[in-house]
Amino acid sequence: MTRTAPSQDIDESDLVVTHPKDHAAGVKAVAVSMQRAVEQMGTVRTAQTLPRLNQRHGFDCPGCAWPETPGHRKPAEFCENGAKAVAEEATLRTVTPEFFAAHSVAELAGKTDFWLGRQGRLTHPMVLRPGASHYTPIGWDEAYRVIADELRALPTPDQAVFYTSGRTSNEAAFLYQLMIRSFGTNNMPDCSNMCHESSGSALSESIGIGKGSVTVPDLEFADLILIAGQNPGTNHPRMLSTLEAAKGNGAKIIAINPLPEAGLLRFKDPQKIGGVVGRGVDIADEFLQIRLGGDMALFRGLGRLLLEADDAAPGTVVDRAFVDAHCAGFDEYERAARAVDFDTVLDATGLTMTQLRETAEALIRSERTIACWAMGLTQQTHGVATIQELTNLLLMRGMIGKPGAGLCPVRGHSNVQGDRTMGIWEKMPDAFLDSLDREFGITSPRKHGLDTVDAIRAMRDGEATVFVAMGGNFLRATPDTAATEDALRRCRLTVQVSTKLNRSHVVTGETALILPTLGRTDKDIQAGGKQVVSVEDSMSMVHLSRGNLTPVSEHLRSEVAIVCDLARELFGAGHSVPWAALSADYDRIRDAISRVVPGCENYNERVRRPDGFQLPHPPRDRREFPTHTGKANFAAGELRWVPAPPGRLILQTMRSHDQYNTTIYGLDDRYRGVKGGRRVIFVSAADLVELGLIDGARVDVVSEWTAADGTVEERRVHDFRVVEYSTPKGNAAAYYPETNPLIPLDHVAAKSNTPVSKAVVVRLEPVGSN
Ligand SMILES: Nc1nc2c(c(=O)[nH]1)N[C@H]1C(S)=C(S)[C@@H](COP(=O)(O)OP(=O)(O)OC[C@H]3O[C@@H](n4cnc5c(=O)[nH]c(N)nc54)[C@H](O)[C@@H]3O)O[C@H]1N2
Ligand SMILES: Nc1nc2c(c(=O)[nH]1)N[C@H]1C(S)=C(S)[C@@H](COP(=O)(O)OP(=O)(O)OC[C@H]3O[C@@H](n4cnc5c(=O)[nH]c(N)nc54)[C@H](O)[C@@H]3O)O[C@H]1N2
Ligand SMILES: [Mo]
Repeated sequence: MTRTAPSQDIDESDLVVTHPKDHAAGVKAVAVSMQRAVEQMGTVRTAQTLPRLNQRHGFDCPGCAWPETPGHRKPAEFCENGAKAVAEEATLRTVTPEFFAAHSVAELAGKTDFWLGRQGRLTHPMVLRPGASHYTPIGWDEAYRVIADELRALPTPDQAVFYTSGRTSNEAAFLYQLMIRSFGTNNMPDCSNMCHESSGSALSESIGIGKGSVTVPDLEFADLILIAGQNPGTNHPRMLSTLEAAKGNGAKIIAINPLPEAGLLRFKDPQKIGGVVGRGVDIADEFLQIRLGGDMALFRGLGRLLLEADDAAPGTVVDRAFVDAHCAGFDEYERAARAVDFDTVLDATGLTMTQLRETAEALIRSERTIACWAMGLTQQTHGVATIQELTNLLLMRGMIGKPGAGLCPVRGHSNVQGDRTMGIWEKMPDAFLDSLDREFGITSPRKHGLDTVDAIRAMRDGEATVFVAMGGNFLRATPDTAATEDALRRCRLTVQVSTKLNRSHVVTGETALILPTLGRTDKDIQAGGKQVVSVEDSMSMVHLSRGNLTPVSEHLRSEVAIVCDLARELFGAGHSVPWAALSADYDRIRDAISRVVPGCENYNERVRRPDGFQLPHPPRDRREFPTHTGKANFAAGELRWVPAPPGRLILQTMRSHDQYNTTIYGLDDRYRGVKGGRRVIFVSAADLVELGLIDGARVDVVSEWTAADGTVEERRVHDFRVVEYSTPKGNAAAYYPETNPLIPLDHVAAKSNTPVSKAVVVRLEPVGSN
């Protein structure tokens, strides 16, 4: 059975703005989950999927990377946005060769991401030949030949770029990086470069491993939880249940955010009777409405207050035993923190001295502190330094490597952390490459490859000409949309392994291929029978995921099969990697993983345990810090923040409640009260007065960027509706990806090279003013 997609696209004149909500979830969330599920999948598939979501014998949610609660799983271990993610993937709507015959690429390029995604699952491999106006069907074997021919024709393997999004399973990711390294390049940009790269860079330097150090039971046991730069009500809704449990055990929660996000304020658990009829639970005890980019100053100011409190009662605040035994660089940090000027901190953060003192008090009283964060900290110029400054606070208090305490970067894509563990990284350490080479008899290149921003530069400059994407929507996820469009158009070949149609299929190289693939919910049958895959969540738990739906088309291939078939075409028979055997039986891939990837020993057995297994984490497990000093390193980077120039605003680009990254599920950002459209910009009442604008005004948003050579570049998006909203003066917010054209390619975080999506200098020009 197939379903036809609604044909209308977004009509921004339908936009309605109402009051924002002060709570997340509740019965409305259940109603929306069911409605979206049934609309896309029908009742049968809805019944086949939702009850199996995140269950031990089910499949891992293709939404976020929040872990399941070990042991006691609830009958419904999913949230509204998880249900939407499943509906989006398991939809019965299809994009067939007839669809491509009826719509030219030029026509599709005029549609929004919303319209494209709604058309349904891709059913056939398709090719866009040089100069052609339409995609036409192509056989799988011919598609592999086209790719292999182009790759082999390159003067050097480094002229190819292989992107990965974070839904790819461990098995597919492991083989994909093996194929790429066998081919001879480390050009492996991934979505993580735009996401938690700053966390990885910061934590690797500070504690010796780029992953978080806590588990769900730790969160439930903590007595203080900081949530900085994260909107869990929308992006990690199941986290709210964990936070509610923590509160039940007496935890205090402090939210640090420019916006009063609904999920941070109050949560009504739809699975509890009190959550349906009652007023719900207040999640945050304190809400620090911080200025964009002010977090480093906040954390350093708190550091000074902690040190002063320790002066007053020596040995009660700073955990000297921990610092002496396990840390390096404390003296330098202490000097920097003591030197910080509180006027600067208040100016950078927009907070009051009372708020600072109360937060410091909470930290001092706490015996078990956890710090959680997401994109609000990572996508800043000084994101790495900010996360290190937060880490300093926890180190000073000895809050790592003990129950109920630690660092919690909350990951995005459901397997983004696993993909990295499996080797998807442009600068994997030599030890990993050595063991990969030993296992497979290949010689991996040691030269580091291109990350996302550098890959765009290379394609723009003609230095890379073949682009292959394992999932994702590179064109829309990346900054500087016009620059990325140019970059992709200059390629000889662009290849997208995808489940759904998106804009990366319609802005292409000279030749373009769409290779349709199975998703997490689909049954995966190979020569060796039915296969399962595995993933790693945000807390380093590795477990199985078993899809059970009949794929919407018999032409879909698994990501594993696509990689292996392409590799066989590329390397020919007799290659030292047994590609055919690996794709026939994924246990063989896991056996190889167990020999190559540290911590994955005995993978097949351990991943089949009820909750899977946890990867090692030396700081968490043994207070061991595998850094270059052998200790946890305090950092004392130069203090940075983001003042708004006169007459300008600092813009953050973020997610609505009705999207998954570039996939727009619907047009209802319910918690923020925006419905029917997406081209809005949230501005404070104080700025509206100062700028002479009113709620409802129409403006062009223009970003201003001073390039390296001193010229001021402008980028513009047209006709946005101004929404008066609670955000600090000088700050604004708008949705991604509509505002990605505003973000300069060179506007990146120090060290992590992550695009700065949360601090873009803009001015607002009333429409028709010039
Ligand atoms: N439903 C749904 N779930 C998702 C996703 C999705 O799109 N939809 N995306 C997934 C992915 S890949 C990721 S990475 C995560 C993203 O999860 P989030 O990081 O929660 O996503 P954003 O919408 O970017 O929200 C950033 C939050 O940080 C705040 N913020 C912005 N700048 C600053 C700052 O300078 N300081 C502070 N303290 N706060 C700031 C914003 O107000 C906002 O609340 O979610 C994952 N889960
Ligand atoms: N301005 C701005 N830009 C941002 C961000 C921001 O906050 N602001 N956030 C950044 C972040 S955190 C991230 S993670 C990136 C996200 O970047 P990406 O991961 O590249 O983008 P997605 O929108 O998640 O990708 C959606 C596409 O993935 C494909 N897909 C879905 N499931 C599967 C699957 O199982 N297999 C395969 N092969 N394909 C699949 C579908 O075709 C779908 O169209 O965007 C970044 N860009
Ligand atoms: Mo992300």
